[in-house]
Amino acid sequence: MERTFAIIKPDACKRNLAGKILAKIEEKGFRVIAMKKIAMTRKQAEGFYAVHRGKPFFDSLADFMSSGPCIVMVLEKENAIAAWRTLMGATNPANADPGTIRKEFAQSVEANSVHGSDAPETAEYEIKYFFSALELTA
Ligand code: 3AN
Repeated sequence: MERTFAIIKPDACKRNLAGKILAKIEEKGFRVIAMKKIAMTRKQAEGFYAVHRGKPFFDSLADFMSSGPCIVMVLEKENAIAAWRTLMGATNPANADPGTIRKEFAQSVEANSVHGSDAPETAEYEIKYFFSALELTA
């Protein structure tokens, strides 16, 4: 079993899509280990996306991720990291496959509705950024 970190981003929360996205996650057999709704400050969003600091889209991305509440989650399944990225679809919704969350819901490359860790090391960093050990026992 593997764990990954997921976010239902502000654009999706604003449009009341959390339930529909969660249904897809459960249909695919992920177990939700932890989940909470939070509103990131600009500084917290910058820290989360620290790997992208210096990129042209960094400021706009940090603004967007702190523009409203989002839902952070830890998901568990065999090969959860790859399986969640497959269900999310390509970063740019224009390139996302049919049946993916981004194809169905994303509005743009930035407002692309969901986030998922891209490797075991990033999953570990991202889970620890938002959840304490006590919150990961379910
Ligand atoms: P993914 O979320 O698919 O792993 P990353 O990690 O390359 O994609 O990018 C992190 C986030 O940064 C994306 N989810 C998207 O919101 C934003 N982003 C990435 N590339 C661009 C871009 N070229 N223009 C605007 N925003 C971008």
